[in-house]
Amino acid sequence: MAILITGGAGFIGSHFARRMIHQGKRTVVLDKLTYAGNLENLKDVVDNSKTSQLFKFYKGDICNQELVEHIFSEEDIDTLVNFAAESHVDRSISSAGNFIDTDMKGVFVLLEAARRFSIKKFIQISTDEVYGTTHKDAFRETDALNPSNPYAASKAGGDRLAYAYWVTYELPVIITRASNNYGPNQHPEKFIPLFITNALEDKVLPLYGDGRQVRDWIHVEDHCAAIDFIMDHGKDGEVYNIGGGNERYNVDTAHFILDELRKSHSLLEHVKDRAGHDRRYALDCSKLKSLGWKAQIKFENGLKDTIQWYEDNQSWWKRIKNGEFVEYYNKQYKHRFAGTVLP
Ligand code: NAD
Ligand code: TDX
Repeated sequence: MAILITGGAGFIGSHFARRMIHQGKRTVVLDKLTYAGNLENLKDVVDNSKTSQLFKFYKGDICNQELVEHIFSEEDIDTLVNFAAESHVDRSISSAGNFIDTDMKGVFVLLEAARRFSIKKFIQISTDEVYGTTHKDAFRETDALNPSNPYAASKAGGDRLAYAYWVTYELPVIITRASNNYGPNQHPEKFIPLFITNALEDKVLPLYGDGRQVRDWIHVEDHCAAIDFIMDHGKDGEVYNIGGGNERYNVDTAHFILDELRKSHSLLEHVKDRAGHDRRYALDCSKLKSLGWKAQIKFENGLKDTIQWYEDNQSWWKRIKNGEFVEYYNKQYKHRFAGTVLP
């Protein structure tokens, strides 16, 4: 039997695929290799003759029903973990079409195939963003969903569709909602890698609005360990929050990065805010903790290691930043720098 990891060439999916392979599991990755997908993330696995035997890669779209069914029939899949998604909020604000396709229609195609081939476990990787901004208490799994940007709304659609397949067809679905991930191999469009790499290049760090938004950071390895744990201990039809317990103001995280790299704080610039910017994300993870899981990596330690990784792997991110990213960055940030600069 094999595990199918969709989106396994992306940031979190590649860490999870490596983890499965190192446990000796036959691992099949289906990934469209969008701008965010990168097989270099799995180079160590592919280049090693021992691990490469356990690994098979299909380049393709989760919306392609024929391909998805072909993989199910050829590869003897018993478990599917769906990481495939358009994942960047700012891109969804500029253009939401791909998000609806992949994060909603793609989930539908996977669920239908999983039902047809009667698989044993379907893990839908959702996100804390489906709850919307946290006003007071950290969100529990039973709280209402209130997504406030097109990315979050499309993820909420995939999340609830997966749940509906459990209720309606008893497809063994589990849904996970994690907080903000950080760690090696994260695409430099995201906050932490963007700020580390801009600082390394002595470029401005564009902090949205007043920078007093709060994110709860979880190291990608802690997140993958939690998903692995849930595959063994989670109950079908349930939702599990996965938080790092590291709520930080963005401005503090930015200062920490500059201090670690011994760069001037004058690189930090307050720029025009993100439309509909969620002020705070916070998760109550007592449900998962009661089963015996907790995050292991302290944010400041994990962030120091992550900064080191970006210092040591400049060719990895420079290749990305010199490609499609140039046009994206100019388009995305030009109007921000023209906006109000806060004190
Ligand atoms: P990512 O953008 O780094 O990776 C997404 C991967 O999916 C890429 O390899 C991309 O090529 C692939 N993909 C996109 N569209 C596809 C399609 N139609 N068919 C097949 N493959 C496709 O994203 P990530 O940060 O690794 O996030 C992975 C998952 O975790 C996503 O579902 C995201 O919503 C969720 N999540 C992310 C975070 C975070 O902080 N990064 C937090 C919570 C949940
Ligand atoms: O240039 C920036 N400046 C800035 O101040 C960028 C890119 C971000 N930010 C802020 C916005 C957020 O408050 O930093 C915070 C983090 O931003 P992102 O890295 O874009 O993450 P976020 O919008 O919080 O969403 C992330 O967490 C939930 C992931 O991208 C999602 O895929 C996940 O579901």
